[in-house]
Formats: sequence, C-alpha cells, structure tokens
Amino acid sequence: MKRALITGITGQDGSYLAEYLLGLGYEVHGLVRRVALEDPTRRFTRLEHLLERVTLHPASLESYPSIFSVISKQQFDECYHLAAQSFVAESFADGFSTMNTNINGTHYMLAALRELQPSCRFYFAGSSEMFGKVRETPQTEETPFHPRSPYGISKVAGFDLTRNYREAYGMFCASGILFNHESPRRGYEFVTRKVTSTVARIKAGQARELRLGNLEATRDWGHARDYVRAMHLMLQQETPDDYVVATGETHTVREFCERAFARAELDWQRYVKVDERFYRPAEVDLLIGDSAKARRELGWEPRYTFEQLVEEMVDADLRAVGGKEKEEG
Ligand code: G4F
Repeated sequence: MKRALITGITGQDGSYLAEYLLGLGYEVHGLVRRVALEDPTRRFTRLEHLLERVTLHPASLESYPSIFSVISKQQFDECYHLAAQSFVAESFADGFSTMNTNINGTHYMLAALRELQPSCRFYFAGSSEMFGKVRETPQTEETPFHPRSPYGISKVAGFDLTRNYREAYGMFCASGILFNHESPRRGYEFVTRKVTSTVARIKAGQARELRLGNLEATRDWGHARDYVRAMHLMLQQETPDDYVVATGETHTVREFCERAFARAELDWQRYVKVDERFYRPAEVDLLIGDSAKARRELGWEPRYTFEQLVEEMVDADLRAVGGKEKEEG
C-alpha cells in the first residue's frame, strides 16, 4: 500500500485527490492547520465524508518546524503540495502574505523532504497564471512565463524551486501547470462558483442580482475531478517532468453566465451587473492550454465537457438552496 501526503487536503483539489487515491488503495495523510482541526464542522466541509479514512496532521505552511515534525514521523511515497493562497484577487490585496505562504511553504516542503525523505515523489501545483501576459497561444510547457499578479509570481517561484530540487538534488519533483479547474466544491470567491451559487439563490428568491467584474475575461475551464488524475499520473512516470493540464477549449465569463442562468431557466441579462470593484489591476490575457504532452506521455484526457461542468455546478447549488434542478432528458 502506498502512502501519500497531501497539503491543502481540505480544499477542492485536495478533497478530490484524497478520494481518488483512497479509491486506488492508498493510505492518505493530510497537512491541516491546527485551527482547522479544532473546528472540523466548518473547515472540513469538503472532506466530511472521508474523515474516517484519512489521517490529518496539524502543521502550518508558515512554519518549517511543524512541517519537519510531520515528515520526520512517517515515510511517504508521494507528496502532493496543493496548499496555497490561491485567490488571485486577494494576492493583489495582500501580496506579502501570498508570497510568504506560497513561496516559503513550497520551499519548506521541499527542504524537509530533501532532509528526511529524498526518495518521496513530489508534486507541485503550478498554474496557468504563470503565463500571465501570454507570449503565445495556446500555451505549452515551452511558453515563457510572464506572471501578472503576486499569486502568479509566487507560483513561478514555486515552479522554479521544484525544478531546481529535481536538477540539483536528483529528487523526483514534478509540476503540473494546471489551467482553471472548477467543481461544485469550488470556493465561493472564484467566478464560476460565484455565478452558480448566485444563480441558485436568485432562483430560490434569495438574491436579485449578480455583480461581476470583467465579463470578457477568457478562461480554459476544466473539472477538478479530471485534473487530480493528471497529478497522480505525473508521479507514476519513470522520470519527473512538468506538464500542462488543460481542456484546450476557452470560454468567456459572459458565456459561463449565459449557460449557468439558462440551466436554471433564467435570462442572465436581467440579473448580471458589471461592477468595477471586481476588476483586477492587471488581467491575464487569453488563457488556453495545449495539453498534448500530458495526453501523449501520461495518457491523460479530460472526461467532462464545459457544458457538463456548468450543469453539475448549477444543479448542485440549486439542490443546496432547495431549488429545483432541471430534469435530465
Ligand atoms: O475564478 P477566478 O477568480 O480565477 P483565476 O483568477 O483565473 O484563478 C484561478 O485559476 C488559476 C489557474 O489559472 C489558479 F491558479 C488560481 O489559483 C485560481 O484557481 O477568475 C477568473 C476570471 C478572471 O479573469 C476575473 O477577472 O474571472 C474574472 N472575473 C470577472 N468577474 C471575476 C469576477 N473573478 C472573480 N473571482 N469574481 C468576479 O466577480
């Protein structure tokens, strides 16, 4: 039985990955903040159904000794480093804490593994935000990075650290350059969930409008459940490498709204209001990923379509507010 350690296990990706690895027969461990362990009902909503089957360890990405302590007590075959301050808008509001957590946290994980378990395979959650002001479209593993937010900058640093540990110390370190990936477990601050949760509240008579920023922002949106399979595959290869994970399809925020409102039989134009407050100081251009390398070398491909993703998210939010989801067929 393989043993995996997941940082960020309480998040969207962490919970899907934990589920997936348990299904493959892994013993799954997670790093969580001590405050989360003390407040499980609020902090473990995505993990509730797995709590009996995973082992959680208190540690903070800001504290090297706490990470060192967990890694010194148990041998792990694989480590998936997903924890981060991952909301781009927040990184503009507080770039310093985003940098501290994302860069130092990654460095601490790598340094502790190097010291204690250099044979543990390491996955770093890179991001399409690293491409930022894109130099070519679609983006591949060869496309130069030009990050446009403190978050993007912190992810480039994490990516470079991961590659450096691979090259300098011969560790099995791989990075996924993941494009946006969503699901009914997405945080409410991200645009897709903000849209689907508000659609459901409007349908239930609990909200009257949806205020958004840039409707023309364009993203390559996949399903998180598909993307965690790619993370696992990266750590099963003979040699460590970096892979773009994307659908290769791109849509605007406006299109996402149209589809989400239509799923609930509502006209998006009646409810969506553009609000300057949700614009960002710098926006990334057209993001669209070319995942040919992952498809060829990992045998990975997405199973969800954009339409299925939107429908699953809207239906889940409608159920949550007690609204009626659209009948299938
Ligand atoms: O949903 P978002 O906040 O995601 P963003 O910034 O693309 O980042 C996500 O994907 C990255 C992968 O490339 C991850 F690395 C990152 O951690 C995160 O998961 O915003 C998507 C787009 C942006 O262009 C934003 O300007 O939607 C636009 N948008 C328009 N109105 C809005 C809003 N975004 C948010 N969050 N809220 C709005 O009201």
